[in-house]
Amino acid sequence: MTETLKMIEADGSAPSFNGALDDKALVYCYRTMLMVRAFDDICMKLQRSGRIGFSIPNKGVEATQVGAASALRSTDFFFPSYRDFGMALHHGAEPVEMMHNMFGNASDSARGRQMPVHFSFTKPLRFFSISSPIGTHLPQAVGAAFASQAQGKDDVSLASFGDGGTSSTGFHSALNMAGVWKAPVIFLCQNNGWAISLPSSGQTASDGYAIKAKAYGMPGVTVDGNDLLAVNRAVSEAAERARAGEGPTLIEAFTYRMGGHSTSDDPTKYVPAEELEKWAKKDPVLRMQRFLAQRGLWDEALEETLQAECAAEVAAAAKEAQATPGPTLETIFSDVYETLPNHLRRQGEQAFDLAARKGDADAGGGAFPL
Ligand SMILES: Cc1ncc(C[n+]2csc(CCOP(=O)(O)OP(=O)(O)O)c2C)c(N)n1
Ligand SMILES: [Mg+2]
Repeated sequence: MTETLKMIEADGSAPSFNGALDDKALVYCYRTMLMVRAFDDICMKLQRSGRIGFSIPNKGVEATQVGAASALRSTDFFFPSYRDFGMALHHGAEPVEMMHNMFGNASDSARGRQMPVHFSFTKPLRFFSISSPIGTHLPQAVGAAFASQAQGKDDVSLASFGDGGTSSTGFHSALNMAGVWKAPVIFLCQNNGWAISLPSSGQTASDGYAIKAKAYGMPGVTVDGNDLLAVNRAVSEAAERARAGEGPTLIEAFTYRMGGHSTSDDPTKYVPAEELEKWAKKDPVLRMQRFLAQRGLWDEALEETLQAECAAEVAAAAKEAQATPGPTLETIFSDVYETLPNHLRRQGEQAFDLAARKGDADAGGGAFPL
């Protein structure tokens, strides 16, 4: 096992930074992290006021998400976890598209058939649908990587998942096949300390997660997941290996979930307060901010501008998504069959008839902003 890769020191200096990201790209990464925070903030308000059913907080893991995204091309394949808002935003997914999904409205690419947070942006991005069942997207990522390899293309596939995801069958079969095929895939394990209320100590008897790579014949590396530059470098190196035909890499990023598992969770019931305090001092956004300040790329005025821009953009997205009507009942049958089977047609007619006679359930009142 290699030493854990870290680049940004506590004072913001990064002596080993080699300019892999230029000044514009560095500030853009920082802006994406702030956009994720703005998104979290508004989604929490929308959920608490009953306007959306659910959301997933990203606070604490932004450097892992954005650091990884910034190391890959928009044409690479992304098989994300549900806590990866920053990956989509970084590659140009619009906040309003994400909000349409949060509301499950008629403009949602899944037409309201998915849970909130289950985005997919497959045109022009290759950001595949978030899967609710843990670990099912890992073999899919290997399949996409295998296809790109078979076609002689140099696209790589990123599978992002949590510490809990390593206990899934998908993890084992994906790593096994990727190792055998030398598929161009990067397995990014975001070890954020918890799988809902289960700490890592209850997840595995191994000495961490990266070590599991050895069993599948691939390198396992560890990286400070709150350090955007380090994650960028680890993922860049893994992508380089993959594009050169050298096969998969398992990266374990040490980070921390600074909020609840989801808006349905109360982490104060099980997360020790001291643990949260300790990690709050390692906040990835502040870490990046200090690095940018050291390079003369950040000041208070920039912070105010970026925060105001992000908050306004996400608020406008929420407003537009809330004002967009829900999918019509008939769309439950769209995009599924070319010719609807008779038994479904009959069920549909009964449902449409019932809705016509009794109407829809009432929507919640009120308008954004809250
Ligand atoms: C197959 C399966 N088992 C259980 C669940 C319930 N579940 C949802 S999220 C989660 C925890 C996953 O933790 P981790 O992989 O560490 O990701 P994190 O939420 O920490 O980002 C569990 C057990 C599920 N969605 N799918
Ligand atoms: Mg976790």
